[in-house]
Amino acid sequence: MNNLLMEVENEVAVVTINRPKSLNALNSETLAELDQCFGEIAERKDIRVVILTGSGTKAFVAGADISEMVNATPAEGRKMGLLAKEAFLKLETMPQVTIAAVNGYALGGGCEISMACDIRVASDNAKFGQPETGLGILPGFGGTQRLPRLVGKGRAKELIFTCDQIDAQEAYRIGLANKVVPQEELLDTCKAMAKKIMSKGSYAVSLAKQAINTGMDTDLASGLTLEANLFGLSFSTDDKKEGMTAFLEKRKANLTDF
Ligand code: CO8
Repeated sequence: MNNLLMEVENEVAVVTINRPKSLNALNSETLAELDQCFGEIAERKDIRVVILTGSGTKAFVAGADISEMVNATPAEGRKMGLLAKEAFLKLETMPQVTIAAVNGYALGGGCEISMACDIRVASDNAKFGQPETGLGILPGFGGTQRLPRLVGKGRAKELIFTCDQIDAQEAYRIGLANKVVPQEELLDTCKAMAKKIMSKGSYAVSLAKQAINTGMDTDLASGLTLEANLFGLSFSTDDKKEGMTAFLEKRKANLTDF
């Protein structure tokens, strides 16, 4: 891969978008690589948490690559949007837990890819925003859909219509960032969170992720039915037996299903 780095250690993959000269802007080649990378990770049983970050200390991802978009035709723009749609859906629906380590600017497509992750941890220098309408386009990598789901319709509209950049604390206040930490502690914080999540039943966590993601996109009754079905499925696992037996035997559970 020309634009991505990946390291796997202790069942945690750190995927780094690595185009520091353009503040990790997403061009078509990077989107295609992300699509491939996320598809491959989803099939791997030796990775249980993915941390997504950007190279350097200034930017997570400063958006889609404006130098590529400037002369793009409507058909090319649509193709890029659909490529991102596929890649980001793979990220959003993979069975692994995904954490965006937002280490600086997360603008446009950068904010959008972070929102396709399960959790966003921001460094104290992070800035979030959707500057697209200032460029004469609209968010095209999911911003009009995922931002209102995360922060509510009114706040999402304000951010998208004004192009305001918000800092990490404001992102935390409105629920866009789960946590804010000093930049030098960002990766360690994400790894500690990964470790805590991996100490729970990973298969159960992946079922809960599926229930939340699918349930948020459907009506309450259908979401509750899905939850009941997945709840039933979780009763078929070794982890359910081990988790409950360990509780009753007053010992630490050894949960291994994934
Ligand atoms: N695309 C391409 N290059 C970029 C981008 C970008 N999004 N962002 C920064 N760069 C480049 C700069 O051009 C510059 O390159 P060079 O050194 O060759 O001049 C280098 O990165 C460093 O950037 P700056 O000198 O501008 O650094 P500053 O510290 O002065 O500013 C900012 C940092 C504030 C992040 C500034 O670079 C900026 O505003 N960047 C653009 C942010 C932006 O508008 N992002 C949204 C892009 S649109 C988008 O994401 C749409 C998503 C949906 C697309 C759908 C397609 C179908």
